[in-house]
Amino acid sequence: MTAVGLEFDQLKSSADALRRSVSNRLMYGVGKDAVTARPQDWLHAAALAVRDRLVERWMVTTRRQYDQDAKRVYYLSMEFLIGRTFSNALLALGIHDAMKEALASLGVDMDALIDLEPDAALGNGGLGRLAACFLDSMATLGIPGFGYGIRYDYGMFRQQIVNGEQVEEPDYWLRSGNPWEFPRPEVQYPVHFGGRTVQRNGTVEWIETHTVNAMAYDTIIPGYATSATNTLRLWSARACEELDLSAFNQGDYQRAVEARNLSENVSRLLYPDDSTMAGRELRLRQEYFFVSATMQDLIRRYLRTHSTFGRFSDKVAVHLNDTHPVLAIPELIRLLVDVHHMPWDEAMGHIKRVFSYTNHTLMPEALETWDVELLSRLLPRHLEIIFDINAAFLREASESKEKGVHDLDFIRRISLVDEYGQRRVRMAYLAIVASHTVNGVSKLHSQLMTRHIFADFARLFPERFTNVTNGITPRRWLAQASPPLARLVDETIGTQWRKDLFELGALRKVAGDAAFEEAFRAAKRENKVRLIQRMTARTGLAFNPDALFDMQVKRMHEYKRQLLNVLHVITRYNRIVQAPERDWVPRVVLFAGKAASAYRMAKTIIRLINDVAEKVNHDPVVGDRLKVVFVPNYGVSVAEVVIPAADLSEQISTAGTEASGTGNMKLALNGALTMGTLDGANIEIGEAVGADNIFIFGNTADQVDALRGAGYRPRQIYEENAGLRMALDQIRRGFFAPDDPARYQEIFHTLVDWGDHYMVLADYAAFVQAQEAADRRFVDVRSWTASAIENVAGMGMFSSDRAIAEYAREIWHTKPVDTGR
Ligand code: 26V
Repeated sequence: MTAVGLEFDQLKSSADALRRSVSNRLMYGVGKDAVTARPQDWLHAAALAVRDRLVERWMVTTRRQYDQDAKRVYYLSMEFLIGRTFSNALLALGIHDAMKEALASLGVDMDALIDLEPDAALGNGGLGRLAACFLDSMATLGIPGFGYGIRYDYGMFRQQIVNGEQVEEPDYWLRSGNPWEFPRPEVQYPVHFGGRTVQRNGTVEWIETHTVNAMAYDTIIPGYATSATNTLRLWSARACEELDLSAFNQGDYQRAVEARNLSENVSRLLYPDDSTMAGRELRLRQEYFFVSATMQDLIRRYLRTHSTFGRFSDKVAVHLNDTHPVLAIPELIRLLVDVHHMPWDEAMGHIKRVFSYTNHTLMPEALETWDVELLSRLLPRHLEIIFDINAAFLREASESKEKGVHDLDFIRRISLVDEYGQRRVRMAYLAIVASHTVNGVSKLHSQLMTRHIFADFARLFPERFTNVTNGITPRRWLAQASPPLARLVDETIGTQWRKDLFELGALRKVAGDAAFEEAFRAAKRENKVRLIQRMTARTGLAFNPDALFDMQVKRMHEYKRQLLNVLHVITRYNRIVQAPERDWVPRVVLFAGKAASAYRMAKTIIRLINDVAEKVNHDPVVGDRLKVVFVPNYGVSVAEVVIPAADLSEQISTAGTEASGTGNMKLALNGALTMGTLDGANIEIGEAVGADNIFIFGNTADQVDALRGAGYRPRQIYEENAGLRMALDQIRRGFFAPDDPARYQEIFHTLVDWGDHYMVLADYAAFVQAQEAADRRFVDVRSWTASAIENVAGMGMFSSDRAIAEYAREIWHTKPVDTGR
């Protein structure tokens, strides 16, 4: 249809044009005038004015992708940790200053508005934030990519600290509306659950199901300084009209409404636990809900421009962000075979050319498996398909000529169905069998993946396994988060680093330049002062901006070893009390992170940190020498304030447990030196910045294995190290919890008597030593600054642009689309 009368304004970016847009949006979009508008309303109006400027680009990009029949990437993720959008969009469009001026002319302070925007916290941690960084990079590089996920009504809970303990509060982030999304009520797909299957004329039908509709909400993902944009499409559950109407007779009114609520529960909340696979039925429903809608959507989009499935796998790449979306595999087979009547073998052929899978964890307790019984009840057709895939796969393996492959034990090990005890489907195995490529997220992790958890598969399909080291977007994590440092870098090497992070290498040419070092320290100090203002407002405590800011900010997990950090803090405290006159290097040790609400030990560790902080911060002997803070409610927006203020970045997981880490990259990019084990991407960070500019300590992954094999004896370490013994005894005896001395006994026993699974005690001495080395280094101000600059300069390869370019080239086989601008 050609719209004869369709005319719209070409929106300009001057402050004056923006002022008019905001005014118009306030009046006609929000329905307020300058007299009645609250700050929220101004934010909404400003957001709409910005969004309007993205829409035009969005239309152009979509049209071009369509015209060029581009291969599209579907990035499937249960989590997208986007954070705030307003400043990010201003940066992408290059209208930050103009908008600030426009709002000022309306009597509105833009910086105050920015803080009113709620985070889109639709994720737990690293995996969700990675998905958000990847969307930013796909758009910036012009890769035609869609993010697909769930529009949770409730995102990650808000964390409050009450009397030292974590208290969770629901995060109803949509309370004031979401100006960034476009609801698409016309884009709805039915998603079925339950029922049974029957054979009719050679095809399988899935009947007597309960049905929920998935409705699309689109968010524009702008590329930075390009006209290219992409789309994040999130699904929200809508009760099915048909079903409700049938129950909608007189007396059943209430029941009909209740049933409605029940179906719509599917997209109600994000599961805030990334530590264990809990096996909740609602979670399985969520996983199937969003992949089913997504597969239906991508088939519809493909068939809009193709009359047969002949070119399907040339035009579609589906990426599985961990195993949570793995049901997309049997769902696509079901749609192709049962609905579109494609022969099984042909469908399998497409599948293996379309899917790729990233693994994000080696921890056995986080690897997804689903009970066969639950699957048969909820998704009977999918279970059949999984069994068929498994049968074909095991048949092939057992016919293999390779030695040892066909013996029964091997076959049992690689089966997609775990037959020991309750039968369960191993989702990661299904992903591997049906994908053309499987990658880990750092060199070490990819290696360990093929050596341990997927060793049998690496033997069967060695060509399938590869590595793509993670990355982060420099737009959010430097340009936006640290204006002072970004400005300094711009003045020194120009602005191109935002698009090509390897440009930061040019900072090496000013290495040793005293004036530059001075300016670099000033930028860091400005960020510290900004953070201190907020911390002081909350705690009433004073902090010294010239202290060493030492940070561990990430989810609370035993494997990340916040406890090791606490043991160092306690040791330092004890030493200060014993010899306050020594020339202590003042330190602020900052922790932040959420614990899964059911993860008792992680919550106890939060409480211990707060109890230690209470003791240390109020001991008059200690003063400035040591301060301990737990910053509540860690998330994207808190990270943007905290990370730029760091001098030292704690990346101290037990070697072999952290798949990559991405906080490590954000901190190094902001000029923090890493205190790290040889784990995840720390190893590559060390290679990039040089051994002199990082503090590496502790057992390596191989040494951890060897130690476990030889029989690890933590109690012996406890008994032999006096400093450690003192700290642990204080924990055990309630030195930090005088009102409830038994509070931390479990921590003590976990470490000393119950095996210390994460080998905290094994690395304690080396850690304390490395911290002393950091102190010595920090007082040599010039040498520390030089190392910090070297860290920034070395971060080129940790841009998510580099990571996405690798995915596009090596895995998805997609190219940027020419958007003409
Ligand atoms: C796991 C689970 C387990 C089943 C139930 C719900 C749920 C939700 C999320 C997860 C994710 C755990 C995996 C994860 O976040 N891995 C992190 O991925 C980062 C990006 O690759 C990486 O940098 C971190 O090292 C890794 O821990």
